[in-house]
Amino acid sequence: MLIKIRKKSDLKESQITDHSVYLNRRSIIKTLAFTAVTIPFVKPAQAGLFNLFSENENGSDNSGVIFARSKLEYLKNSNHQSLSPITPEKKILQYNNFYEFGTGKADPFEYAGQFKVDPWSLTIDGLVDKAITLNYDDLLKRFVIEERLYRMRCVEAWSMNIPWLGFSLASLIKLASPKSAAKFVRFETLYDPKQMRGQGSSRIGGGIDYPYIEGLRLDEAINPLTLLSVGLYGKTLAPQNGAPVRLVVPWKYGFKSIKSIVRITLTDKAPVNTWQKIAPSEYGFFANVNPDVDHPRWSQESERFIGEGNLFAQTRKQTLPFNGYQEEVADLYKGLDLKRYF
Ligand SMILES: Nc1nc2c(c(=O)[nH]1)N[C@H]1C(S)=C(S)[C@@H](COP(=O)(O)O)O[C@H]1N2
Ligand SMILES: [Mo]
Repeated sequence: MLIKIRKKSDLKESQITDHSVYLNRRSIIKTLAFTAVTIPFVKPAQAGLFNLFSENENGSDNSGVIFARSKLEYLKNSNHQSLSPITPEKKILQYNNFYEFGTGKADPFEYAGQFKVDPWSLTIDGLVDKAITLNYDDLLKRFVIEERLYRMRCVEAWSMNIPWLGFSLASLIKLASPKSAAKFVRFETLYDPKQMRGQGSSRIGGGIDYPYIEGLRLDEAINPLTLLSVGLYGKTLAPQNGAPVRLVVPWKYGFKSIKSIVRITLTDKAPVNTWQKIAPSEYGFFANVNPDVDHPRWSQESERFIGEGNLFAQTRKQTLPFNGYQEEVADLYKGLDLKRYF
């Protein structure tokens, strides 16, 4: 990791570290120094991350530790089968952002294994005629589960192609019968510091004021692309990916795709999402993937695609407007200045 020989065109990893660089200077410097020294040698999770990107795709490292997941019945959706290459399952399971379990990419895999997803309770409330509460079985059985191959683009300029399983958020919102005053949807992650080590420690959890909150405009929320995911690669979600249920909004930066949701509230006001609250000049409400609007600290023109092969061999590719979904979603933003409303 530290011996990469860079091409001039490559972005420096130090330019794109993680979302938490907003943190006060002192703790950033401490974190970086710690990371640089210990990645390959000391912490098992970081060794795991190192192995993950080593030459041997089939290596046995960590595979025994992967959280138990069960097979899901699902429909193949022919509209979404054309994406390739698909990111290997192991990387989707072991390279994550889920700050509730720590800010390191390997932390969620290491620390979320015991996370309890059953029983679970997801409530849809607010400006609706019929508030609904779904339990764990409802999430897996009440809706027709389909497979959606989607691009995933993190604001940190890395990307994956992921075979999600889930159902459209629209079908759930419809069940709740939104009132006409409802204009926005607010999402909330579980708050449980006993299970989520980062929620009890600002050092571990990146200084976020938990619970993690996200929001969409109602028209974005009921767009057919917007998915509530309950699985990937044919199985239920692992905790590190947001089990038992998480949002997937493929034309927006990954931070919009909030994990382990307990509450969905229809409102008349735009919710302030977690990253917008922390650094409003860096993370907006819309967060539509846009190669023409740079992050203040790095370019968004291209991305590091995480596919087969080791960390050093990963390819850069051009970032697409709306992450390649402009045909489906550009109309939602007609007349909106995308530079101003980033
Ligand atoms: N609750 C919660 N949801 C979250 C995050 C988080 O830290 N907490 N990270 C986000 C970010 S920055 C990204 S890129 C995606 C990563 O999803 P994945 O780890 O399943 O690939 O989850 C998003 N959802
Ligand atoms: Mo992200």
